[in-house]
Amino acid sequence: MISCLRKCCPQGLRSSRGFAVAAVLLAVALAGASGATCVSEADFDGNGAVDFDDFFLFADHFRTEPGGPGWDPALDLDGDLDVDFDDFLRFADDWGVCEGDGG
Ligand SMILES: [Ca+2]
Ligand SMILES: [Ca+2]
Repeated sequence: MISCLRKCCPQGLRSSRGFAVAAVLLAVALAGASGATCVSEADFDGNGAVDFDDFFLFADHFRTEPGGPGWDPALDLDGDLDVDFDDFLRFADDWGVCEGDGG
């Protein structure tokens, strides 16, 4: 990337200040790109990662059904109107595929 910046950037961006501006723009572009490609139904809290926070939410709602206490259709990953081991397997498939601010 640095070699590209040296070869491709306009003269104004070759200064240290210009390089800093380019680096910030690149970071924003990469953050936007990773957010756009990192979408998982298992990211229950929407922090951009499928992580322990999502696991704890899932565990809190495990073995729930519509009309019962704790039912949340967002955690029914296979859409068969319960939160069970089949949903856990789908959750596990997405574990760690996204990296966000949740670590
Ligand atoms: Ca999450
Ligand atoms: Ca289910």
